[in-house]
Amino acid sequence: MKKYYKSFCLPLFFTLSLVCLFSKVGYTQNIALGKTATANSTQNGNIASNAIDNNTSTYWQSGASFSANIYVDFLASYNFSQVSITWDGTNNYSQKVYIECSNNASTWVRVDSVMNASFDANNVVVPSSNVKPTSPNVINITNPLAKGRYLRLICQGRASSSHNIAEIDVRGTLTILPVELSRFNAISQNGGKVDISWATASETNNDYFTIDKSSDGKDFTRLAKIYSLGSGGYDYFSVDKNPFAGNNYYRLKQVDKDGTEKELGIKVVNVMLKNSGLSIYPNPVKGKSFTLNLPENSEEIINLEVLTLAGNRIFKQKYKKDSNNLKVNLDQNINEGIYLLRVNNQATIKLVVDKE
Ligand SMILES: [Ca+2]
Repeated sequence: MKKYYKSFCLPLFFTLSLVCLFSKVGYTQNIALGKTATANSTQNGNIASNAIDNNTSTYWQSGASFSANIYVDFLASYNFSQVSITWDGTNNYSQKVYIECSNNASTWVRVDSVMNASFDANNVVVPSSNVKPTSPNVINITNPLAKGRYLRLICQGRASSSHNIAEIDVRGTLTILPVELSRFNAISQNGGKVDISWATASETNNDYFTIDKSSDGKDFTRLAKIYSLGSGGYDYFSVDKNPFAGNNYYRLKQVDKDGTEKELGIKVVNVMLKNSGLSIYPNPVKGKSFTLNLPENSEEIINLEVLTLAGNRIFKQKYKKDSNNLKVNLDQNINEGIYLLRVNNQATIKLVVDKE
């Protein structure tokens, strides 16, 4: 009895372990199961979801049309590697099938196709005679553009009858990037401010974006935090009202809902500020006092402001100019760090406050 137990249970245990192991690997599963299917037409109550219900006796039946389409919403962005189509009926298969991908179910990219009685790059054939393929048409997709939240089949070649698909089996893996950017720009506008804009093609589990700025590309300070607008296809905008004279580095990051962050890119903008005759001595400032060298033609009344890199004012003082060298004493409660010194609401220069 004991011997029987061992010889029966051990192989069973290993088989079950193997099943569990493979079920965890994305590409061994049909990722269409449990998702939503939408078709541009149906007939006789044979709805689109019948094509992804893991049951070959139910099927999606399109209206009689040369061209019909069905798409699956995978709810997240995937890299697609294979599509298998099981047809229903003896002759209700399509003679041409195009495979397309999309991030928004509006703009589609064609990534593969199978043609009537011809072999595609994967040696898959759709028969031309009235014989249903005896096994699923397996289409291996190698096109790197085969990714997105949606996958669509455009079925053609049945002018006076329906397209009947019993099952669509899709293999693929989640795209690693939680955010796909379609654009990221930082542009200096007249007068010194820098417009920062980006757009997403898709977002998965994204919580918010951050923009950090730096004058050297090494030490960054937070400029803005902007929450995700949804699952993708959005335009985002931020502005740096107080860029440094010279190079400004803007780093865009994305933070997942679970706190994982990913850098999406850095843009460098060179800004030519007005009234560039300003300078500070010493810079970095040791302690809280420094001398501001003013240009010859500066105004008689000097309004001085110290701003954080995010643009919040932490110090304001008005001075009457008696020479081109203005002695400035900052508040004692200003911490060490990098700030912006704005003069008469126009020119801005970098102010580094260091230990005494
Ligand atoms: Ca089915």
